Amino acid sequence: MPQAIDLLKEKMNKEAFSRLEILNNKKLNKFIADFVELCDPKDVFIHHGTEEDSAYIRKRALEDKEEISLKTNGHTMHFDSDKDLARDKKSTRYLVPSNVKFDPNLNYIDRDEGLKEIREILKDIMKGRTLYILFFTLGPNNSDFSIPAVQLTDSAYVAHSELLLYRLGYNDFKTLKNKERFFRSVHGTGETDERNNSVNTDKRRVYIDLEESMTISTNTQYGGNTLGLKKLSMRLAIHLSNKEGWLCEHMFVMGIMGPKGRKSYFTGAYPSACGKTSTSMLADEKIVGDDIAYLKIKKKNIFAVNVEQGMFGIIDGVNAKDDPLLWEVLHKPNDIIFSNSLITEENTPFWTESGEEVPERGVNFQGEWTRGKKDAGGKEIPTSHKNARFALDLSILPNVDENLHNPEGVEVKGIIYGGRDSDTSVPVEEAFSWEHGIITKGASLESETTAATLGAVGQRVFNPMSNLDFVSIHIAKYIENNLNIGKNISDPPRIFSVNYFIKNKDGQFLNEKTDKSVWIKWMELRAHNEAEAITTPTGYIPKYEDLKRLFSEVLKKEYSKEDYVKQFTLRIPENLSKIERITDIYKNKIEGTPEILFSTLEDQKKRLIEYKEKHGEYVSPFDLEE
Ligand code: SPV
Ligand code: MN
Repeated sequence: MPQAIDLLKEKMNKEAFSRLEILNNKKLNKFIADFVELCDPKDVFIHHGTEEDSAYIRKRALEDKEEISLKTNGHTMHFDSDKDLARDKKSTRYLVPSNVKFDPNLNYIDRDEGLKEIREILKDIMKGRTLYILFFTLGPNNSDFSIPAVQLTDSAYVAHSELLLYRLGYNDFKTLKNKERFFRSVHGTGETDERNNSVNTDKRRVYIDLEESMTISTNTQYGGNTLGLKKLSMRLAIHLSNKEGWLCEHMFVMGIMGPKGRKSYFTGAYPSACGKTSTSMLADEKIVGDDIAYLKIKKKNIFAVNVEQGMFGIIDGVNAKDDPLLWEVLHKPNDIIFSNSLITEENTPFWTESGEEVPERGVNFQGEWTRGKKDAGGKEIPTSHKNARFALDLSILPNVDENLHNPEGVEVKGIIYGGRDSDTSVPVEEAFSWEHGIITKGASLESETTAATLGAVGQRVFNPMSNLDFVSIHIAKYIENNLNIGKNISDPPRIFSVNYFIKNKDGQFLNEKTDKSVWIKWMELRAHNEAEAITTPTGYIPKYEDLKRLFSEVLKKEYSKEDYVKQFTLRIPENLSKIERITDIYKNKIEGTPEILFSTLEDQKKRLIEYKEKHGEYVSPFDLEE
């Protein structure tokens, strides 16, 4: 085999070659040469960090018809095929060497076999196409949190999306020299139809090679499957963080504004499509990030950075009343990629539950669309898909935080775990301690499935730290790492749970979407010991008077005792069943679960039973007050 550098010289024009040569990194050259040889692109474009290069990628995304230009300057629409509208968990596998004992709960295959298989699929896959090579950094530039990452893709849409979502890192690669600590991602589009969608769904693969810190994805277009730097590298980061002693979490990072201009940074882990983005985008607060955070101990506390610099958010339901800031930026000339919503006859994007009048017709993720059109199964096709999204750079948001790019990160005062839970947990609750929080709120998290992944929706699943889809080490070890990070800190971040989805027996939501802006303020006060609370068997809940005041201040709303009682009633049977389910899972499925998890759940169970005997099965918060 020729030397990597000779092969690259042969395959690239002078300009592209010199952009690579200057980086002077043997491992990088070898990686690129390997995939250039295997995928055989017609030409290679190297983004070397300039706006001119980004403009070229945007132009190619339109020319190649991966994106369609919309009326407002900078807006484009991208469509995925109707079989490729969400993360494909089944096709996403870790490649694990045969001598490594991997967690049987995770989806993995033998590394050699997997590599052989995917290399066969990738063979000549870029024939006649351009390979785009882009350099980024996961986390702020020049930060000890961060990881350089390189993406190879023959999709200008994937490249354009990453340019919005990640910080440019060509210069970071220059300073790497021959160091090998960087992530690598390859995406090969594969055969497409006239709508530019992958046709070989049976050959769809998303493989994560933990050994080589490399991800390979093919025959798919949906961002969650193709953007190597997003959930694919997140899986690599969890593996690396386990070795290096930090955490990679499925978390937003936001600054919550407290009294007298105080700002307290919180992180929040919610499963996909459960209110993570909308919480981080609350109009009175500051956003650092909405999806992925790296957490590290510094100066005796936990600090966090946003791994990304952009947002790949769900657009369904975004409306002027509940999401005023997003609404505004989504309607202004900005570099924004809409995906899988509808293009109206006015050439504007339209999505479900936007509060606007539904158009007569348009073009959407399934093709031509008219009002009332039904799919093959007789079901009405919505204007936009439930997992339709938008991609934008956070810098265009009016509420972006000044510390977004701070290489030191921000000090975390609180951590929130949120799930989609219709019948068990109260809207907001604080844990008794770090361990109690990690175990009963994080590690015990359950949530109903959503359209963010392929498969049935509305099923209650176990999802520790909202991160199960991305955990790439033994689950027990992952829980232990979470327990450990806060263990030796004298005043660790407070841990909370939220549940925006609690319903009454008739299936109606007990809260309005905007109520979360009150819970957030209460948690900020609690983190500074400035609000009282009622002690319950499961944690500390807000007092009625405090919420009444906050509802009036924040939302200018009257908050009734009746609402409070409905929302904060302790549901003992449901809480007991949950403990049983979670204990069962850890006992029977998760080898090596730390003993403290069982004892903490057992203690909580005892407290609940005691309360049941004293107060009955459903206890009003007023009866819990001493
Ligand atoms: C999620 O599904 O959690 C997302 C979008 O944030 S994706 O890129 O699909 O992961
Ligand atoms: Mn996510």
